[in-house]
Amino acid sequence: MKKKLLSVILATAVAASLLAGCGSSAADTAAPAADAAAPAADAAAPADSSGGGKTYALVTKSAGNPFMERMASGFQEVVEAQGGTVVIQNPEAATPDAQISVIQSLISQGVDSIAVDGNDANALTAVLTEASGKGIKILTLDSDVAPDTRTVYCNQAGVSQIGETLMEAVYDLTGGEGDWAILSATSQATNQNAWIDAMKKLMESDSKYAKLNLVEVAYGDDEPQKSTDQTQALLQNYPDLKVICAPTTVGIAAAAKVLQDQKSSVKLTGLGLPSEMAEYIGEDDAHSCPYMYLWNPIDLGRLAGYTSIALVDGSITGAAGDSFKAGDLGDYTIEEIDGSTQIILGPPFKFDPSNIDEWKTVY
Ligand code: RAM
Repeated sequence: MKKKLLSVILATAVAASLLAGCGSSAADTAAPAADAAAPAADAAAPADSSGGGKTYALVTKSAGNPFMERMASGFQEVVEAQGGTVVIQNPEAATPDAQISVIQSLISQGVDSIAVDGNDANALTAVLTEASGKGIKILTLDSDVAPDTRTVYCNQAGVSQIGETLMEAVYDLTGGEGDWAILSATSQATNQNAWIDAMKKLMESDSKYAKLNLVEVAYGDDEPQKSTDQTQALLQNYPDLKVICAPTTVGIAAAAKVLQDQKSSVKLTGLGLPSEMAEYIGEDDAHSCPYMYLWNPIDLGRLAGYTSIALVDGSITGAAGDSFKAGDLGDYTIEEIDGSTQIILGPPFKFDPSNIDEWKTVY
């Protein structure tokens, strides 16, 4: 089975499960497939020269984050397969200041495009406006910046869809009532803040969640040690805590280890990399995370690679209605969502004991 077909099957299965309300039956999980462990490189479009002679930059949130490394590998694979030169910059910390200095150096190098995984919604405005003024195409992926400072946002999944999926998981794992907490990334992260806002809005607007008590949003800054410390503080400060939801792959991995090592009864869900979370996924008391979600970070990087090339060669401008072919990922049309231009990769996948072993070697 080809990777693209597998993706379509997974997307369809998970979309159906989301519509069905995110139950935990086997039918709503990503279907295991014999070739699930095949490297993503087999999905690359045949080499051509559409990206030739140009330089495409990617600025991640920070160094040392395995999610960012997988995203960067997808970006690199696509751009190099099409003859482009890739520059990947991993700032030392997940801060806007660290991104500003690497973007300034990319402007000096005269790159043709910069794909940014924003560490802040507004703090990059001046440097990105300067880059655009020099003719550099700016796009975002994973975490957005102010919409008028970039052409288009490659979003992993719809914000409200992620919010609903995580809220439903919290509801399920708490039994519908009691204390729960969020362990997030940085307090300025545009993507996590959007998902958390979506969850809070659901709790306010749907009486189904009236008995749930969000005690704290803690920030581990996408650093393993700080995320570990924040998890321990949550356990100490809230003795009645039932569930932690960590919408960050770094946070969920740190929290999973703390909870499992301490044999805590607090359950965990959120967004995690199967490769980092496999040992913590299980429904019994010996495991801290019954199930979690994510999308394919390699494909998100690939989508940003194709989008960068289309912006630089002029086949799209980033306007709503523009469409282009993103290799084996398929055809994409830029949409206006929540007042800004976006491309959505697809729905989140659910990972649980039935499929985690199939996926832990993929990403
Ligand atoms: C972390 C980062 C990233 C986010 C994932 C889910 O790796 O914060 O931005 O998309 O988690």
